[in-house]
Amino acid sequence: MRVKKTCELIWRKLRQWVQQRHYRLFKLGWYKVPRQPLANFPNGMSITHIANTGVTAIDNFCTLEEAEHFIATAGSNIKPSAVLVDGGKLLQSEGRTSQSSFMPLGSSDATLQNLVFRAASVFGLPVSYCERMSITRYREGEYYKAHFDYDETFEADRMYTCLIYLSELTDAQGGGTWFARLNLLARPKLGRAICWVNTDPDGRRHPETHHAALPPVGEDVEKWVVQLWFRGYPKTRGMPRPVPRPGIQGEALATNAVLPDGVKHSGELSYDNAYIIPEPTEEA
Ligand SMILES: O=C(O)CCC(=O)C(=O)O
Repeated sequence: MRVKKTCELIWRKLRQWVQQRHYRLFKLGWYKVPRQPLANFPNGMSITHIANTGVTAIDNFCTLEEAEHFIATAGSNIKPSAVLVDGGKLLQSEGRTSQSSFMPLGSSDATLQNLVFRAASVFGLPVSYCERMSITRYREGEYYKAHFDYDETFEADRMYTCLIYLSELTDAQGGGTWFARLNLLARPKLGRAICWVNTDPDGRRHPETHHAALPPVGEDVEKWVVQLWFRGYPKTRGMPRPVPRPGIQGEALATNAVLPDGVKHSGELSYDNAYIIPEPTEEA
């Protein structure tokens, strides 16, 4: 019995070691495709393509334990979130009032590596295309106004976005990710990933990827989210720094210009007109 347990332990450690090595090799761009990409997904994962929108929701993309790990890791290093402005600098903006923490690019955190692997598999990209992971916290009233993740005046930018919610908020607690031009709302649901490509087939910025993080409602309500952005080239292979782009400050949510009639973004949130990404079906 003891021998069996020891063997299992050695096997587990060996697998962990290989996985971590594997990840580093990926980071160096030596390997292109993971040999067993699905091995990194938790049980019960379920994919919903939201028809015609280009947005995909993946439930159970991360586990509760992983979510807790990311929140704890980010917690000690959290700072006011920034936006990219002209000159390539990251600056604070009234358009983004949350707090964020960046994880180091070559992090040896196995939980982090696993999540990056998963997201890379979704897009069919090597993990070396991933930027450093960002983890963001929104407290009551904090938001990120409508913005794009990709801008074609920028040589190579965030072509692919994968958001992973680490907390569960009810409809009344708001905090959704709002694609105004698609009339689509993703409610923060623990473990759910929302993935989309920021370019159209011609490689231009896709106008429908305009999105905002709506403010949570309620004194003790917190929304936590992981952002994983992938570029169109390896991030670690000594690429020239991309040409800086003008700042993406986002449009004022207060104008209501991008929100359909009847949808409010502050006070009592009401999404009567929005398509809310549904729960997966039983057989999914
Ligand atoms: O937190 C969200 O729901 C969206 C975050 C976002 O749009 C971003 O960080 O670019």
